[in-house]
Amino acid sequence: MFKDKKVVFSGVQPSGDLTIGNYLGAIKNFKTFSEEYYCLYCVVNEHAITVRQNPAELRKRTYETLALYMACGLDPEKNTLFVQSHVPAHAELGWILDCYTMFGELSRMTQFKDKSAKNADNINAGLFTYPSLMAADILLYQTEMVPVGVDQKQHLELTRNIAERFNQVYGETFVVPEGYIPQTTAKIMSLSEPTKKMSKSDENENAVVRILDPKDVIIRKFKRAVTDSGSEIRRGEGKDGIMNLMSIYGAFTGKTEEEIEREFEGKGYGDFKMAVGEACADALAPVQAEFARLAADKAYLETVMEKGAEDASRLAARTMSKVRRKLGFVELGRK
Ligand code: ATP
Ligand code: LTN
Repeated sequence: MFKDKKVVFSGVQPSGDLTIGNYLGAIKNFKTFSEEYYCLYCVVNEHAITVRQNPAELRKRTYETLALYMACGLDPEKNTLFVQSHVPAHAELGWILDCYTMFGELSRMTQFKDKSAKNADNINAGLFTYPSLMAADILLYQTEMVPVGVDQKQHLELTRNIAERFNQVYGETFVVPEGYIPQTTAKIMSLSEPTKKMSKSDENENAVVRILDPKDVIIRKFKRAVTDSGSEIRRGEGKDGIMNLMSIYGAFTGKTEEEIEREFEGKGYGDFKMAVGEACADALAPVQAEFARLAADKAYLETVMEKGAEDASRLAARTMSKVRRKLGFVELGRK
Protein backbone atom coordinates (compact mmCIF):
# COMPACT_ATOMS: atom_id res chain seq x y z
CA MET A 1 0.00 0.00 0.00
CA PHE A 2 1.33 3.44 -0.92
CA LYS A 3 0.18 6.86 0.25
CA ASP A 4 -2.41 5.08 2.43
CA LYS A 5 -4.40 4.12 -0.64
CA LYS A 6 -4.91 0.69 -2.12
CA VAL A 7 -3.15 0.20 -5.45
CA VAL A 8 -4.67 -0.50 -8.87
CA PHE A 9 -2.46 -1.57 -11.77
CA SER A 10 -3.24 -2.43 -15.37
CA GLY A 11 -1.51 -2.44 -18.73
CA VAL A 12 -2.20 -2.42 -22.45
CA GLN A 13 0.28 -3.56 -25.10
CA PRO A 14 1.16 -1.07 -27.84
CA SER A 15 0.84 -3.94 -30.32
CA GLY A 16 -1.79 -2.42 -32.63
CA ASP A 17 -4.44 0.27 -32.83
CA LEU A 18 -6.70 -0.21 -29.83
CA THR A 19 -10.19 -1.65 -30.28
CA ILE A 20 -13.52 -1.10 -28.57
CA GLY A 21 -12.73 -4.42 -26.83
CA ASN A 22 -9.73 -2.79 -25.14
CA TYR A 23 -11.87 0.26 -24.39
CA LEU A 24 -14.95 -1.44 -22.96
CA GLY A 25 -13.13 -4.37 -21.36
CA ALA A 26 -10.33 -2.38 -19.77
CA ILE A 27 -9.54 1.32 -20.28
CA LYS A 28 -13.05 2.67 -19.71
CA ASN A 29 -13.03 1.06 -16.26
CA PHE A 30 -9.61 2.40 -15.31
CA LYS A 31 -11.09 5.79 -14.49
CA THR A 32 -13.58 4.46 -11.94
CA PHE A 33 -10.70 3.68 -9.57
CA SER A 34 -8.95 7.05 -9.85
CA GLU A 35 -10.44 8.69 -6.77
CA GLU A 36 -10.25 5.92 -4.20
CA TYR A 37 -7.14 4.06 -5.30
CA TYR A 38 -3.57 4.84 -6.19
CA CYS A 39 -3.67 3.92 -9.89
CA LEU A 40 -0.80 2.97 -12.14
CA TYR A 41 -1.56 2.43 -15.82
CA CYS A 42 1.27 1.18 -17.93
CA VAL A 43 2.02 0.90 -21.66
CA VAL A 44 3.53 -2.58 -21.63
CA ASN A 45 5.96 -2.36 -24.52
CA GLU A 46 8.16 -5.17 -23.18
CA HIS A 47 5.20 -7.52 -23.47
CA ALA A 48 4.58 -6.35 -27.03
CA ILE A 49 7.96 -7.62 -28.30
CA THR A 50 6.99 -11.23 -27.58
CA VAL A 51 5.53 -10.91 -31.08
CA ARG A 52 7.70 -9.32 -33.79
CA GLN A 53 7.14 -5.54 -33.96
CA ASN A 54 8.30 -2.91 -36.40
CA PRO A 55 10.45 -0.51 -34.27
CA ALA A 56 9.10 2.73 -35.78
CA GLU A 57 5.53 1.50 -35.35
CA LEU A 58 6.17 0.36 -31.78
CA ARG A 59 7.62 3.75 -30.86
CA LYS A 60 4.67 5.58 -32.44
CA ARG A 61 2.11 3.33 -30.77
CA THR A 62 3.76 3.82 -27.38
CA TYR A 63 3.06 7.56 -27.59
CA GLU A 64 -0.41 6.89 -28.97
CA THR A 65 -1.39 4.42 -26.26
CA LEU A 66 -0.38 6.92 -23.61
CA ALA A 67 -2.34 9.66 -25.41
CA LEU A 68 -5.36 7.34 -25.58
CA TYR A 69 -5.21 6.68 -21.84
CA MET A 70 -5.49 10.41 -21.32
CA ALA A 71 -8.10 10.89 -24.06
CA CYS A 72 -10.22 8.29 -22.24
CA GLY A 73 -10.19 10.53 -19.19
CA LEU A 74 -7.15 9.41 -17.20
CA ASP A 75 -5.60 12.52 -15.69
CA PRO A 76 -1.80 12.20 -15.38
CA GLU A 77 -1.95 14.31 -12.23
CA LYS A 78 -4.24 11.78 -10.54
CA ASN A 79 -2.89 8.55 -12.07
CA THR A 80 0.63 7.31 -12.67
CA LEU A 81 0.77 6.82 -16.43
CA PHE A 82 4.03 5.32 -17.66
CA VAL A 83 5.90 3.11 -20.09
CA GLN A 84 7.13 -0.30 -18.91
CA SER A 85 10.65 -0.08 -20.38
CA HIS A 86 11.27 3.18 -18.48
CA VAL A 87 11.19 1.23 -15.22
CA PRO A 88 13.85 -1.51 -15.42
CA ALA A 89 12.56 -3.11 -12.21
CA HIS A 90 9.82 -4.80 -14.28
CA ALA A 91 12.35 -6.84 -16.24
CA GLU A 92 14.42 -7.45 -13.10
CA LEU A 93 11.52 -8.78 -11.05
CA GLY A 94 10.28 -10.63 -14.16
CA TRP A 95 13.50 -12.67 -14.16
CA ILE A 96 13.26 -13.37 -10.45
CA LEU A 97 9.65 -14.52 -10.77
CA ASP A 98 10.59 -16.75 -13.72
CA CYS A 99 12.43 -18.77 -11.09
CA TYR A 100 9.21 -19.13 -9.07
CA THR A 101 6.97 -20.03 -12.00
CA MET A 102 6.68 -23.63 -13.13
CA PHE A 103 7.12 -24.90 -16.68
CA GLY A 104 3.86 -26.83 -16.32
CA GLU A 105 1.95 -23.72 -15.27
CA LEU A 106 3.19 -21.71 -18.24
CA SER A 107 2.43 -24.61 -20.60
CA ARG A 108 -1.24 -24.43 -19.64
CA MET A 109 -1.71 -20.75 -20.55
CA THR A 110 -4.25 -20.43 -23.34
CA GLN A 111 -2.84 -17.10 -24.56
CA PHE A 112 0.52 -18.85 -25.10
CA LYS A 113 -1.16 -21.66 -27.01
CA ASP A 114 -3.17 -19.21 -29.17
CA LYS A 115 -0.22 -16.94 -29.91
CA SER A 116 2.07 -19.89 -30.65
CA ALA A 117 -0.43 -21.14 -33.18
CA LYS A 118 -0.62 -17.68 -34.78
CA ASN A 119 3.18 -17.13 -34.76
CA ALA A 120 4.41 -20.64 -35.48
CA ASP A 121 7.72 -19.32 -36.83
CA ASN A 122 8.51 -17.32 -33.68
CA ILE A 123 7.59 -19.29 -30.56
CA ASN A 124 10.20 -17.55 -28.46
CA ALA A 125 11.02 -17.93 -24.74
CA GLY A 126 9.54 -14.50 -23.99
CA LEU A 127 6.17 -15.55 -25.35
CA PHE A 128 6.32 -18.52 -23.00
CA THR A 129 7.38 -16.60 -19.88
CA TYR A 130 5.12 -13.61 -20.64
CA PRO A 131 2.92 -14.32 -17.56
CA SER A 132 5.88 -14.02 -15.13
CA LEU A 133 6.60 -10.55 -16.50
CA MET A 134 2.93 -9.69 -16.11
CA ALA A 135 3.08 -10.97 -12.52
CA ALA A 136 6.13 -8.72 -11.97
CA ASP A 137 4.21 -5.68 -13.33
CA ILE A 138 1.48 -6.29 -10.81
CA LEU A 139 3.42 -7.46 -7.76
CA LEU A 140 6.04 -4.72 -8.02
CA TYR A 141 3.49 -2.17 -6.82
CA GLN A 142 1.78 -4.22 -4.09
CA THR A 143 -1.34 -4.08 -6.27
CA GLU A 144 -4.71 -5.00 -4.76
CA MET A 145 -6.89 -4.70 -7.88
CA VAL A 146 -6.27 -5.35 -11.58
CA PRO A 147 -8.98 -4.25 -14.04
CA VAL A 148 -8.79 -6.45 -17.17
CA GLY A 149 -10.92 -8.30 -19.71
CA VAL A 150 -11.79 -11.92 -19.01
CA ASP A 151 -9.06 -13.21 -21.34
CA GLN A 152 -6.54 -12.21 -18.65
CA LYS A 153 -8.19 -14.17 -15.85
CA GLN A 154 -5.86 -17.13 -16.24
CA HIS A 155 -2.78 -14.88 -16.09
CA LEU A 156 -4.14 -13.24 -12.94
CA GLU A 157 -4.68 -16.55 -11.25
CA LEU A 158 -1.10 -17.50 -12.06
CA THR A 159 0.04 -14.14 -10.62
CA ARG A 160 -1.77 -14.96 -7.39
CA ASN A 161 -0.16 -18.39 -7.27
CA ILE A 162 3.31 -16.93 -7.82
CA ALA A 163 2.74 -14.33 -5.09
CA GLU A 164 1.50 -16.95 -2.64
CA ARG A 165 4.37 -19.29 -3.44
CA PHE A 166 6.94 -16.55 -2.88
CA ASN A 167 5.24 -15.40 0.33
CA GLN A 168 5.22 -18.95 1.62
CA VAL A 169 8.94 -19.39 1.12
CA TYR A 170 10.11 -15.94 2.26
CA GLY A 171 7.29 -14.59 4.44
CA GLU A 172 4.86 -11.80 3.47
CA THR A 173 6.45 -9.98 0.55
CA PHE A 174 3.73 -9.37 -2.03
CA VAL A 175 0.09 -8.37 -1.78
CA VAL A 176 -1.99 -11.08 -3.48
CA PRO A 177 -4.05 -9.16 -6.09
CA GLU A 178 -7.68 -9.51 -7.16
CA GLY A 179 -8.92 -9.14 -10.73
CA TYR A 180 -11.67 -6.70 -11.62
CA ILE A 181 -13.51 -8.06 -14.62
CA PRO A 182 -16.52 -6.09 -15.95
CA GLN A 183 -19.88 -7.86 -16.09
CA THR A 184 -21.19 -7.38 -19.61
CA THR A 185 -18.11 -6.20 -21.51
CA ALA A 186 -15.47 -8.64 -20.27
CA LYS A 187 -15.20 -10.17 -23.72
CA ILE A 188 -16.24 -8.18 -26.77
CA MET A 189 -16.38 -10.56 -29.72
CA SER A 190 -15.07 -10.28 -33.26
CA LEU A 191 -17.67 -8.80 -35.64
CA SER A 192 -16.78 -11.42 -38.26
CA GLU A 193 -16.58 -14.48 -35.99
CA PRO A 194 -18.68 -13.72 -32.91
CA THR A 195 -17.42 -16.77 -31.03
CA LYS A 196 -13.88 -15.36 -31.11
CA LYS A 197 -12.49 -12.45 -29.05
CA MET A 198 -12.12 -9.09 -30.81
CA SER A 199 -8.36 -8.65 -30.89
CA LYS A 200 -6.34 -5.62 -31.95
CA SER A 201 -3.92 -7.77 -33.92
CA ASP A 202 -6.64 -9.48 -35.99
CA GLU A 203 -5.71 -9.45 -39.66
CA ASN A 204 -9.32 -9.08 -40.76
CA GLU A 205 -10.03 -5.36 -40.44
CA ASN A 206 -13.81 -5.91 -40.62
CA ALA A 207 -13.66 -7.99 -37.43
CA VAL A 208 -12.53 -5.10 -35.24
CA VAL A 209 -13.78 -1.62 -34.48
CA ARG A 210 -10.90 0.61 -33.46
CA ILE A 211 -11.26 3.46 -30.98
CA LEU A 212 -9.92 5.87 -33.59
CA ASP A 213 -11.95 4.63 -36.58
CA PRO A 214 -13.89 7.47 -38.28
CA LYS A 215 -17.67 7.44 -37.96
CA ASP A 216 -18.36 6.15 -41.50
CA VAL A 217 -15.93 3.27 -40.99
CA ILE A 218 -17.52 2.36 -37.64
CA ILE A 219 -20.98 2.34 -39.20
CA ARG A 220 -19.82 0.28 -42.17
CA LYS A 221 -18.16 -2.32 -39.92
CA PHE A 222 -21.28 -2.73 -37.78
CA LYS A 223 -23.45 -3.00 -40.89
CA ARG A 224 -21.28 -5.90 -42.06
CA ALA A 225 -21.22 -7.59 -38.65
CA VAL A 226 -22.02 -11.31 -38.85
CA THR A 227 -25.35 -12.21 -37.25
CA ASP A 228 -27.57 -15.30 -37.41
CA SER A 229 -30.32 -16.07 -39.88
CA GLY A 230 -33.11 -15.01 -37.51
CA SER A 231 -34.60 -11.54 -37.40
CA GLU A 232 -35.34 -10.72 -33.76
CA ILE A 233 -33.19 -8.61 -31.49
CA ARG A 234 -33.26 -11.03 -28.56
CA ARG A 235 -30.84 -13.01 -26.46
CA GLY A 236 -30.76 -16.74 -27.08
CA GLU A 237 -28.96 -19.88 -28.15
CA GLY A 238 -26.92 -19.40 -31.32
CA LYS A 239 -27.37 -15.62 -31.25
CA ASP A 240 -23.74 -14.80 -30.45
CA GLY A 241 -23.52 -12.02 -33.03
CA ILE A 242 -26.65 -10.24 -31.80
CA MET A 243 -25.74 -10.69 -28.15
CA ASN A 244 -22.31 -9.18 -28.84
CA LEU A 245 -23.93 -6.17 -30.52
CA MET A 246 -26.34 -5.90 -27.58
CA SER A 247 -23.50 -5.70 -25.07
CA ILE A 248 -21.70 -3.09 -27.17
CA TYR A 249 -24.88 -1.03 -27.55
CA GLY A 250 -25.65 -1.39 -23.84
CA ALA A 251 -22.16 -0.31 -22.85
CA PHE A 252 -22.29 2.81 -25.01
CA THR A 253 -25.84 3.84 -24.11
CA GLY A 254 -26.16 2.59 -20.53
CA LYS A 255 -29.27 0.57 -21.50
CA THR A 256 -29.96 -2.88 -20.05
CA GLU A 257 -30.55 -5.96 -22.23
CA GLU A 258 -34.28 -5.86 -21.45
CA GLU A 259 -34.49 -2.22 -22.49
CA ILE A 260 -32.67 -2.97 -25.73
CA GLU A 261 -34.98 -5.89 -26.56
CA ARG A 262 -37.98 -3.63 -25.95
CA GLU A 263 -36.55 -0.76 -27.98
CA PHE A 264 -36.04 -2.97 -31.03
CA GLU A 265 -39.18 -5.07 -30.81
CA GLY A 266 -40.64 -5.42 -34.31
CA LYS A 267 -37.51 -3.92 -35.88
CA GLY A 268 -34.92 -5.72 -38.00
CA TYR A 269 -31.19 -6.34 -37.80
CA GLY A 270 -30.48 -3.47 -40.21
CA ASP A 271 -32.05 -0.87 -37.88
CA PHE A 272 -30.32 -2.34 -34.87
CA LYS A 273 -26.86 -2.43 -36.47
CA MET A 274 -27.26 1.18 -37.57
CA ALA A 275 -28.19 2.21 -34.01
CA VAL A 276 -25.17 0.36 -32.57
CA GLY A 277 -22.86 2.06 -35.08
CA GLU A 278 -24.30 5.51 -34.28
CA ALA A 279 -24.10 4.99 -30.51
CA CYS A 280 -20.52 3.74 -30.73
CA ALA A 281 -19.34 6.55 -33.03
CA ASP A 282 -21.05 9.22 -30.90
CA ALA A 283 -19.55 7.88 -27.68
CA LEU A 284 -16.07 7.73 -29.20
CA ALA A 285 -16.18 11.18 -30.83
CA PRO A 286 -14.99 13.10 -27.74
CA VAL A 287 -12.23 10.54 -27.11
CA GLN A 288 -11.08 10.94 -30.72
CA ALA A 289 -11.07 14.74 -30.53
CA GLU A 290 -9.07 14.72 -27.32
CA PHE A 291 -6.68 12.12 -28.76
CA ALA A 292 -5.98 14.29 -31.82
CA ARG A 293 -5.08 17.20 -29.55
CA LEU A 294 -2.82 15.16 -27.25
CA ALA A 295 -1.07 13.03 -29.87
CA ALA A 296 0.11 16.16 -31.66
CA ASP A 297 2.08 17.22 -28.58
CA LYS A 298 4.93 14.74 -28.28
CA ALA A 299 6.91 16.95 -25.91
CA TYR A 300 4.01 17.00 -23.45
CA LEU A 301 3.58 13.22 -23.72
CA GLU A 302 7.27 12.87 -22.87
CA THR A 303 6.88 14.97 -19.74
CA VAL A 304 4.03 12.70 -18.68
CA MET A 305 6.19 9.62 -19.39
CA GLU A 306 9.05 11.09 -17.38
CA LYS A 307 6.97 11.93 -14.35
CA GLY A 308 5.20 8.56 -14.54
CA ALA A 309 8.50 6.69 -14.74
CA GLU A 310 9.87 8.63 -11.79
CA ASP A 311 6.87 7.92 -9.56
CA ALA A 312 6.64 4.27 -10.60
CA SER A 313 10.40 3.73 -10.12
CA ARG A 314 10.26 5.10 -6.60
CA LEU A 315 7.49 2.71 -5.63
CA ALA A 316 9.09 -0.22 -7.46
CA ALA A 317 12.39 0.36 -5.63
CA ARG A 318 10.75 -0.32 -2.27
CA THR A 319 9.48 -3.73 -3.36
CA MET A 320 12.75 -4.58 -5.11
CA SER A 321 14.81 -3.83 -2.05
CA LYS A 322 12.57 -6.08 0.03
CA VAL A 323 12.75 -8.86 -2.56
CA ARG A 324 16.54 -8.71 -2.89
CA ARG A 325 16.98 -8.82 0.85
CA LYS A 326 14.70 -11.83 1.18
CA LEU A 327 16.42 -13.69 -1.64
CA GLY A 328 19.88 -13.16 -0.16
CA PHE A 329 21.18 -10.80 -2.85
CA VAL A 330 23.95 -8.60 -1.44
CA GLU A 331 22.90 -4.97 -1.41
CA LEU A 332 25.61 -2.34 -1.48
CA GLY A 333 25.45 1.11 0.05
CA ARG A 334 22.84 0.34 2.73
CA LYS A 335 23.42 2.41 5.85
P1 ATP B 1 -3.37 -8.55 -29.01
O1 ATP B 1 -4.32 -8.79 -30.14
O2 ATP B 1 -2.10 -7.84 -29.39
O3 ATP B 1 -3.13 -9.77 -28.17
P2 ATP B 1 -5.48 -7.47 -27.35
O4 ATP B 1 -6.44 -6.77 -28.21
O5 ATP B 1 -5.86 -8.78 -26.78
O6 ATP B 1 -4.07 -7.52 -28.05
P3 ATP B 1 -4.15 -6.37 -24.95
O7 ATP B 1 -3.21 -5.25 -25.02
O8 ATP B 1 -3.53 -7.71 -24.79
O9 ATP B 1 -5.15 -6.42 -26.20
O10 ATP B 1 -5.19 -6.11 -23.78
C1 ATP B 1 -5.41 -4.91 -23.10
C2 ATP B 1 -6.61 -5.04 -22.21
O11 ATP B 1 -7.80 -5.11 -23.02
C3 ATP B 1 -6.62 -6.31 -21.34
O12 ATP B 1 -7.14 -5.98 -20.08
C4 ATP B 1 -7.56 -7.22 -22.08
O13 ATP B 1 -8.17 -8.16 -21.22
C5 ATP B 1 -8.57 -6.24 -22.64
N1 ATP B 1 -9.22 -6.76 -23.85
C6 ATP B 1 -8.60 -7.08 -25.02
N2 ATP B 1 -9.49 -7.50 -25.93
C7 ATP B 1 -10.71 -7.47 -25.33
C8 ATP B 1 -12.04 -7.81 -25.73
N3 ATP B 1 -12.28 -8.26 -26.95
N4 ATP B 1 -13.05 -7.65 -24.86
C9 ATP B 1 -12.81 -7.18 -23.60
N5 ATP B 1 -11.59 -6.86 -23.15
C10 ATP B 1 -10.54 -6.99 -23.98
N1 LTN C 1 -1.26 -9.46 -20.48
C1 LTN C 1 -2.12 -8.35 -20.77
C2 LTN C 1 -1.39 -7.03 -20.77
C3 LTN C 1 -0.69 -6.83 -19.47
C4 LTN C 1 -1.31 -6.56 -18.22
C5 LTN C 1 -0.23 -6.46 -17.29
C6 LTN C 1 -2.62 -6.36 -17.80
C7 LTN C 1 0.65 -6.91 -19.26
N2 LTN C 1 0.92 -6.67 -17.96
C8 LTN C 1 -0.46 -6.21 -15.94
C9 LTN C 1 -2.84 -6.12 -16.43
C10 LTN C 1 -1.79 -6.04 -15.53
C11 LTN C 1 -2.78 -8.66 -22.11
O1 LTN C 1 -2.24 -9.38 -22.89
N3 LTN C 1 -3.90 -8.13 -22.32
